[in-house]
Amino acid sequence: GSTTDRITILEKIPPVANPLAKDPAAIASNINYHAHYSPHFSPYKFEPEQAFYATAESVRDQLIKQWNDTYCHYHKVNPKQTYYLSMEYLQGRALTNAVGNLDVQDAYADALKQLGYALEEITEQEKDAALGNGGIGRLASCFLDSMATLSLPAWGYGLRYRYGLFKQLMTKTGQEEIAEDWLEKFSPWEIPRHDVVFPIRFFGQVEVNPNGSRKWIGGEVIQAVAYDVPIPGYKTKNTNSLRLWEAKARAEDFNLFEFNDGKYESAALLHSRAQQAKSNATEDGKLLRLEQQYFLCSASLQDIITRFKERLDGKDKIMWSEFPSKVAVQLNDTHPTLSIPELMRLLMDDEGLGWDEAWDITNRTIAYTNHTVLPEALEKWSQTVMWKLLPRHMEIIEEIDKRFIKMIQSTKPELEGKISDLLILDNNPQKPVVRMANLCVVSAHTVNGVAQLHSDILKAELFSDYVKVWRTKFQNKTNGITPRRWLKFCNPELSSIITKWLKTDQWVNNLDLLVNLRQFADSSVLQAEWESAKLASKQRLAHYVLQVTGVSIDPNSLFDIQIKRIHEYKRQLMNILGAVYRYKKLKEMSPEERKKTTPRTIMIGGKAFATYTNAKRIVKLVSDVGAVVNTDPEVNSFLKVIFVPNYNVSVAEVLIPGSELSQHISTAGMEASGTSNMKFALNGCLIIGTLDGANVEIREEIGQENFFLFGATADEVPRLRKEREQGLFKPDPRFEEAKQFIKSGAFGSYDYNPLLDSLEGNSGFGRGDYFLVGYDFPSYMDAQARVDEAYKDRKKWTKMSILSTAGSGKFSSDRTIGQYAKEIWKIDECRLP
Ligand code: GPQ
Repeated sequence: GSTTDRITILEKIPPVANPLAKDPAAIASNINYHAHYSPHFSPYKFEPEQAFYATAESVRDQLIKQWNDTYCHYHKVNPKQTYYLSMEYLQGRALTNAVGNLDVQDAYADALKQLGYALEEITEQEKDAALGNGGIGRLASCFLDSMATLSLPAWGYGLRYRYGLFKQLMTKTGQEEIAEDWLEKFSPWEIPRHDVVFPIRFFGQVEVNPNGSRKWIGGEVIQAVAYDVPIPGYKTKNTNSLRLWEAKARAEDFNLFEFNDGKYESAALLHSRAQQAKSNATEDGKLLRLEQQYFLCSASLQDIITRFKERLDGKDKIMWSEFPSKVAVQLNDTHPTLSIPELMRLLMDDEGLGWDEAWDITNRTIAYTNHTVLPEALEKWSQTVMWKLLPRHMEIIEEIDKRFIKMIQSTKPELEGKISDLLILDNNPQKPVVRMANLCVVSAHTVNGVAQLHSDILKAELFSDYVKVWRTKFQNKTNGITPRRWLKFCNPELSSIITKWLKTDQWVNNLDLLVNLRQFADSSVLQAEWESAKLASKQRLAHYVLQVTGVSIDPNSLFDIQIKRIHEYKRQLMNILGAVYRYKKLKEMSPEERKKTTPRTIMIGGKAFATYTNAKRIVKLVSDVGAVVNTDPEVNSFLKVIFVPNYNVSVAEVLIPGSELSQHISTAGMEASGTSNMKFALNGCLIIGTLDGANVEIREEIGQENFFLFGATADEVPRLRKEREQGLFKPDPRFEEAKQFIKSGAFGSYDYNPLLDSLEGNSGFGRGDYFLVGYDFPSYMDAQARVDEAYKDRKKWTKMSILSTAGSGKFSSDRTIGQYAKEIWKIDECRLP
């Protein structure tokens, strides 16, 4: 309807500020109330955008009640509580998730209908909250959902970046980065807490008191202000918090002269994800990121200590030794490592504890998760920068290191020769650095990897010598994904079929129940329903692709998808080389031969880090290949190649349900886990992949006959790299042909030589095919040929698809979080009555 129609509708519905409306008419009144009295926009407009904000505020009213009740309940029961510290969260949209978890989806859909809208139209209005880059941030968001769903007293802490992850714009030259102003209009999901404020100090110096105690003084002080995002659980009233810290200057610290000199930092501190800034490579960019990390750690720990003191149960003496039985802190990778010296500092310098007691508490409180073995991703901070920014913390880190060597020398003399690798401080005179992973391993009570293979590699390689010191410190916690967002809400068609055949919807929070689908995998009735659900999702996806690229794709072709950050180790380049080879062969075929092939639509999506040249070249190559293939009338009914722009959480929610094959093809040993592999398998998509990360466990769970495996194994990789370097590698003719075809200019005049040279052995360019694309290419192409054959037998394919879903139960983040709670955090559920 038009604006006037909608205003007429609004006039007939009384605006009512009833935050606990349950029936559609009452909800419509409540939405109308927000349309009238929310200060954010004129009530004389009720366009989809205003309808979204009014609806979101109405839902938020419902959340706030539960969120307050949850806080009071935890406060009263005073259980041990977990604090998950992460520099990244990829929350995506919140509206569908909130109404789904509150179980008011139908009521809201009805209410909006009364107001002249479809719920789906309204949910589409929301911008993604993208406070992160990729897998690690989305994992943190899935974990929050599971912590609430399991009714665990567990909070997230993060940063309220002013701008989210950049928007990817595709132009003639490839990817362009546009600032994402996610707070432009305001976020209806955050509750500003001007009553929760902590001072954060930077720079300054250490003062020694007459009694020998030390104090950090001077420098600059910025205020951390809390913004709380309520996190509802599914089928529980528990509504936890994601507390995001905002940076603000206090009026008395606000020096106008310095502001004009550009010295004033707080406004810029949280300007954006530091990683995406072009300045990341510069000293200033690096310093900013370190400041952000410290800001998160210090604000969160001050908050945690304040809460510990508030919950003393009337005891007048603080029993610090009880701190670790009330508080568990989980570090999401090394990004919040500064929590370790910060907790030591707060306990010693502010609370007056001695070293031994503070160290014991810190160690029993903090646990560390490692998410990568890539050497370039292991954080190392310049000691010079750290001494300037955080002088007291550097003293503490030196002392931790000294005591650690002493301990090794007295208890593990056989490790004497390894000490220089085990130390936290790398005192290389050229560039002395602090090795953050080492600081975490030495200080935390538990260290875990994120998939079995990854955890095994950590123990056998990266941390092997530490294993000799602390045998029981190392664990595995295989990643997981939330089945609410990644099946129930994003794929309602498939979800209702599952519920129908399992005769229960309990699978939504007990995903192991999916295994009961196995007995029906051969049923032609289930298969027909399964195929029609898949087709509906494929049509929705085709519609989306047409909208964002202008290219129409055939829902009857095989939908083949690879979506993730663009990185050489993830080998999108192998995927596109395969597509190029397929295109060339199709061109060479007769029309009759072509008709015998399996039509495919290859979709690739992902953002390249702004300064990662080869990643950007890969993006450009994919879109150039697409431009030629998709407009070639001879072949474009058998092959399309799509670069899906601006990949993010809500794009994934459209792509994954519509997928039939997905590619998880990293060089073995390099992808710590991967989590989209789990989302695809859960949605009945078959995987072509290497034995890497969580692929190994997915293949075990769904059955090797339902997984298209290829490629070298992790233990073969070092030898293969050596052979490649020594010129012992004989390339497959298909690999040479594909590269040659690109070099011939078939896809335009852009200079792909620097990219293609990175695939050569010792050509003097690139890195000698470090990622072994050349070695794995033939077995990859063979696996792709098996895919084409398998797709021709639809019954068999659909059975494999059902078995993928049936075998995905293990990959619920409820399982992962249950294991963290029991085996690392030692916390129990604290369910609201
Ligand atoms: N991962 Cl260290 C990130 O997304 N960012 C990072 O900074 C680091 C790791 C990913 C990792 O590459 C994936 O294999 C994992 O599945 C994911 O973390 C979650 O564990």
